[in-house]
Amino acid sequence: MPKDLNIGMLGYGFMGRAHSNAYAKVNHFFDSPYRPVLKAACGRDEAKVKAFAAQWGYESTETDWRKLIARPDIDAIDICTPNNLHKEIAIAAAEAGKMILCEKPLAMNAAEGLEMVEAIEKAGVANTVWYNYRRVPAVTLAKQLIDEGRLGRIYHYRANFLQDWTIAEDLPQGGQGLWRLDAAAAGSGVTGDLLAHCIDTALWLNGSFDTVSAMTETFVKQRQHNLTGKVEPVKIDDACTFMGRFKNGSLALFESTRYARGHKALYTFEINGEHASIQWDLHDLHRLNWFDHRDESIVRGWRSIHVTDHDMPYMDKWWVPGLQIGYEHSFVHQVADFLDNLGKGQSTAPTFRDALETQRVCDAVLESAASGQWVKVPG
Ligand code: SOE
Repeated sequence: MPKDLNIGMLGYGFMGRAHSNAYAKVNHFFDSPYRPVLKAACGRDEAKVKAFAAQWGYESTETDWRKLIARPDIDAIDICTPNNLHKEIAIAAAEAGKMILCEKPLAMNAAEGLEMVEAIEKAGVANTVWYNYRRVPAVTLAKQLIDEGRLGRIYHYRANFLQDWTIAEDLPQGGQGLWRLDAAAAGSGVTGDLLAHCIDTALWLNGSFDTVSAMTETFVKQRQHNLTGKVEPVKIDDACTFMGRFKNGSLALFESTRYARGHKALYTFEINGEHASIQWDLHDLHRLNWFDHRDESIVRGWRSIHVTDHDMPYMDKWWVPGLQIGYEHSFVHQVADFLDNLGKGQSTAPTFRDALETQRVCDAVLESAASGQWVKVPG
């Protein structure tokens, strides 16, 4: 019988729902040593948090995160708040001996991230950061193919994360749903929100970055602020493009924007190696495109691998081959791995320390955009 793991969920927006769904489903599909129990949901708006708790089956609610952390019946804190609250909550939770599952990005910047890593490592609590795309089976398969050496030497890593939801000039900044446009709550714009995903995947698939050179742009310079009611300067980056070098000698070309009309969440990457290339696209997330130069020339070409067979990552836990799964399953996989690793006394990658490396790359990118200079990524 799996042991109970009591979850205290902080936040009830998009990610609160994505994570709650994962906790609810995981034991139906995975033989895990633990069973997440939806013990308490916490948020400042009592009516909203109660409605969320009722809909998702949380046993109780809190409106003060400090009370949630102090509760002896909570084992793990899931942080789904805006980014400016991650540090204080994570450090307090670690000091209270709670395990932590933190939404990405880890922090507002690398300095905050380092404080969090130090606190969590001192407390020795299990932790993970929700960079969920690593656990889309097609992406996990890409990792397997690279680790098996099938691509040979890597020459190029190209990634994009394109959206179009902030183009309207009358869209306000700040408050629920729009805090991502407010630098005081988000830290940065697309760099921390979207490029961070691309960077996390790249670190995992292709190793550390050496140097970066970036440019950012804020297309709409001022917006009404929902919290103050005033028109205020926009301090986030609406778009960010950077090039760089990885430590393995390959070249990086990354772009993200919320101003690519027609694209809602187009996360794509392409890796070109000595023998083979890989492409992946979030809009078609169950497929991995593969080109192998070593194939016989008359049948050589791009293959679209439908990642549903039972010998592909995670897929033996779902339906029969041919039937695909989606976005929400990447979160179920992360919980399943978290519970499995907990059984072995380990944290789950990306850990806080892994996510700090992503944060350092984001900081270097923003520093380069501000200075117009190449920047060496520390670490
Ligand atoms: C932004 O629109 C967003 O929701 C990000 O915050 C998520 O991390 C990304 O996965 C999808 O887009």
